[in-house]
Amino acid sequence: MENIAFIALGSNLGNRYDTLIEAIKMLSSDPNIKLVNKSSVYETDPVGYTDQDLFLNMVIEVRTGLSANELLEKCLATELALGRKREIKWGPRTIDLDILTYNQENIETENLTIPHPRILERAFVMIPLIEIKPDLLLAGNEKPVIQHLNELPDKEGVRIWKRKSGEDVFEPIGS
Ligand code: PH2
Ligand code: MG
Ligand code: MG
Repeated sequence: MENIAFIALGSNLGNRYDTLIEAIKMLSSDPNIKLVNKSSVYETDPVGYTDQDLFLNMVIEVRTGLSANELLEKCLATELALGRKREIKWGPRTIDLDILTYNQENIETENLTIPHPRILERAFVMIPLIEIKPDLLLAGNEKPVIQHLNELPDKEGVRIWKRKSGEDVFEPIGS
């Protein structure tokens, strides 16, 4: 379990929160995936294709013995098990699981580009990522993610929905 990956989760169809939690449970039920950290849950305005419902987004950190490609397979299988259908590009989805980073590696295969190519433009990814790992360095980038916060467009489109801790306690997952 020597590899560290950050995964972005998003949902805007059906019971969004239950689906996020179910996805995290399914991923961490794999003996080769251990949940290390999770962000708060954010409600976010849709980006790209805007004529769709608000999303819930969050980011998790996992430790894994899987290769990046095996982790991708696991994410795709989890999306399918939770009823994901691929229709409109960037359109409504019950669950989207995107691998953001895998160690400090640059990976470019037919199915997978890591770091995820749109991380730095997407406040719905960057804000939860910065919440849990402000000093994360993306491969090929000299500044930690926190130092990209000011450049982010649409920050007001990302609002906290369920705090990780505090008054509105996030239930422990897989513990
Ligand atoms: N995912 C997309 C396209 N647009 N917008 C928000 N707010 N959240 C998402 O997760 C999202 C999106 C494609 O994956
Ligand atoms: Mg996505
Ligand atoms: Mg995806």
